[in-house]
Amino acid sequence: MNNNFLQPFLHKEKALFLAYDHGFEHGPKDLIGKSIDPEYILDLAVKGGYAGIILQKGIAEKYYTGTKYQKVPLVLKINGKTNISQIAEPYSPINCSVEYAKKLGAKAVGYTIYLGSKHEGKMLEDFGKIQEQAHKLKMAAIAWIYPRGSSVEDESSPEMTAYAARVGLELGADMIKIKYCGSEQTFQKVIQAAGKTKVMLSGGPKVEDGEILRIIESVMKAGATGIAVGRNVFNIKTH
Ligand code: FBP
Repeated sequence: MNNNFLQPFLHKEKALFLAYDHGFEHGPKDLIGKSIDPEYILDLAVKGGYAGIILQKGIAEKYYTGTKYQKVPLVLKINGKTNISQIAEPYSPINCSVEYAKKLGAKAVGYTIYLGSKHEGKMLEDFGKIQEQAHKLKMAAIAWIYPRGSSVEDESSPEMTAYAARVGLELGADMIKIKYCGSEQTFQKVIQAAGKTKVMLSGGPKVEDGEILRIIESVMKAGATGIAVGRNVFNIKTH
């Protein structure tokens, strides 16, 4: 079975997404300057020719659905958590159904799994159901897979990252969003582990422009489908 639900997002088999769910995950402190304004970000996505924009439900309802911004395909993030409690064993609850995501105009749903957390079982179970619902509605299912929790010694080790990628494949994710694990060679192994599941780079905190460009070059050379970066795009350095 090869239903290509990712088609709206792919250009010559590559993809460029703008992630914008940081207000929820980290708070407005992560949205520097103009990036606090969702319309500024949506304009950026249109002007930048982005293949996808990642939003939570509330921003999609108020700023995206039924607007000119709908020309950029939507990935609706259907779970989320704040970072206020800093719990050792993270869990990110669902706040939107796949059906409602479809009504808002999404072409894909996104769901975060914290691999290695004590609540991993619930998140794997949730994603299994979400993937089936999404495919029934002809939408792609994208998993953010972040190794995290007290059993995880090194969240970004090549081994953990490749393990996360493999879980994405075996769970039926059409695409995974995953963090960098240090080099082109190690990222190649991640891509190999993901098999036919497409791999997107998740950016991380703002670094020097040269550094993020080096990382992007390295993952693209390793065979990634693209990047789904937020802070390193819209948090322009002002000093
Ligand atoms: P960035 O490129 O800004 O890191 O965005 C990617 C992302 O996955 C966002 O979608 C999400 O809000 C954030 O990172 C989560 O970061 P973390 O859980 O590592 O704090």
